[in-house]
Order: sequence, then structure tokens, then C-alpha cells
Amino acid sequence: FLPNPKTIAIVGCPFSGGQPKLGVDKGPIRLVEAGLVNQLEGLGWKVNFDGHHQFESIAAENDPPIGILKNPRLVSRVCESVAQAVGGHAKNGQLPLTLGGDHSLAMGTISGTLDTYPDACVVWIDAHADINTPDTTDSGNIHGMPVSFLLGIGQKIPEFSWVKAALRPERLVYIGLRDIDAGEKRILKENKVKAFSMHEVDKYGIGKVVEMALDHVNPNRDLPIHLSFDVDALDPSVAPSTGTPVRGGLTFREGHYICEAVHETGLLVALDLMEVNPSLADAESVRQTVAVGCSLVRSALGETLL
Ligand code: Z70
Ligand code: MN
Ligand code: MN
Ligand code: MN
Repeated sequence: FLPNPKTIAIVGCPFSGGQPKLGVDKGPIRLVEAGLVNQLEGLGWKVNFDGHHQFESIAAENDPPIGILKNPRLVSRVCESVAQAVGGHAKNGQLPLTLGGDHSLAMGTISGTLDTYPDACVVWIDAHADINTPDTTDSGNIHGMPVSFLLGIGQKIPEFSWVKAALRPERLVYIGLRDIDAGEKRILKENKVKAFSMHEVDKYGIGKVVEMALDHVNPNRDLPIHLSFDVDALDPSVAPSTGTPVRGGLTFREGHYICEAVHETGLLVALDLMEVNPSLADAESVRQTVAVGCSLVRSALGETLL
């Protein structure tokens, strides 16, 4: 899908408004400081990075909760601007790499991808399903909801009317789930969304799981792929610096294997790396989490072991 010279557009999104913990907005800054641009150039990519996005200008001064949704206008406006950035880069034939920031941002990134590639499928790697609706959420944190907005399920919030319900449930697949709310389990079943939890990873092994996941969303291996990777999919021993670590996660190799296998399809058109929070845990844990984040991105963008 991508023209030569192959170009990555880094969309740095220092944003934390989809959840309550400060510091996740520093994730993209740390990932770039760790040398990500040079690393991607080393893989033969041209890298377009014109600085992190500035969301201060769209900060809503008066943003009371809607129902229990926190920072609703801020999250909506930031995601709309991210959708425009990602969509614009994709339409220019570049591969948007969005660095989060919290996972509410994927409402924007996937909207931008689907606006450019209406047939794209989404591979969502996460401990969580992030598919609560405004009716089912217990936390009010919008990073637990972006998928429901993209699918167009649940109560409609006028402030989010720009989000097209452009994602079809059969074009979405999860890997790594292990912390799902009761309401989310029902939504997954009702909408027949394919999900490979850690149980399936244990049962079949990661190679078979990725093959089954791609067979579901991309049976002929001809549709564009958007890979949205929440670093908390990895086990906390591998990626400790994240807002909601959940034990029993993907190993270092399982996480990288997913990225390598998606790269091998030649179908990747957009990539998100989300929820790195350099303010959580000690300095060595932060270094480790940032390094594994860069390493996952490199694997998805063509780094091989041999
Ligand atoms: C819960 C909610 C979530 C990430 C936590 C948690 C969602 N289901 N996502 N951490 N990355 O609040 O809706
Ligand atoms: Mn840009
Ligand atoms: Mn997530
Ligand atoms: Mn998560």
C-alpha cells in the first residue's frame, strides 16, 4: 500500500486525559529521546517527525463530566486532531506511528486510518479490551472505551459526533486480554468480536494465535492492517512502567513475535504504541519499558533477528 521511499510519520501524542494517572503524557517524549528516529532510519525508513503534537491549545477550560465520563470534551477534541494528523499522513502515503499517551488516542488514530483505508482491519494488543460504552464504564476513564466509539455501539454522546462508526466488529481482533469488565465480556459476545486472551496464548502458543487472529480479520491477507499496541499487554516484569499493569501477560518474545508477524504480512499501514508511563516505577524499570517500546516498534517496522 505504501509508495517508495517508504516513510514513517511519527505522531507524538503527549496526552493523559483519557485516564487519571499523570506521566503517560511523557511517554512519547521518552521514546523519541531513546533514539527511536535513528533506529527506524537504521531499518531503511525515511522518518518524518516534526515534534510532538501540542494539545494545550485545545484544552477545554470548562469540561465537566458527561455522565461519569471524565474530560470528555478534551479527549474528543484531542482525538479529532489526532485523526486528522494520522489521516493526513496516511493519505500522503506515509505510515503513521502514533506514540502515546493513553489509549483513548486510538479513537483518533483508527478513525484516521479508516478514513484513508476503509477496508482496514485492527489488531488490538492489550491486557484490556477498552470496549466499555458510556453506559457500561465503571471508571469513567475514556481510555477504557475507544473501541466502542469506533464500533458505534452504546449511548451516543453529541460531543463525539465526529467519530464515524467505521469499524466493523469482524475487522477487529484482540490478543493478550486478561482484565475485562463484566459489561465488556457481554459486549464482546453480543458483537461476536474475536478475542485471544492469555488463555488462548497459553493453549495454542503465540505463533498459532497470530495466525488465527489474522485468518479472522484478514483471511485473504489483502486488507490493510492497523496495529494498536498497549504496552500493558506485556507482562509487568517486561513492561513495568504503565498505568494498569496486570500480571500474567505476554512475554518479551510473544510481544515481539506479534509485531514481527504483522510486519511479515507486508500489510501494516499504521501503528500505535500506547500507555508507556515514565513516571511510574523506578528509573531502571522506566528505562526497560521505554527500551521494550522502541524494540516492539522496530519489530513491527521490519527489524529481524537474523
Ligand atoms: C477498565 C476501565 C484500562 C488500560 C486500564 C480498565 C481499562 N476496563 N485500559 N488500563 N490501558 O476503566 O474501563
Ligand atoms: Mn505530524
Ligand atoms: Mn489499552
Ligand atoms: Mn491496557
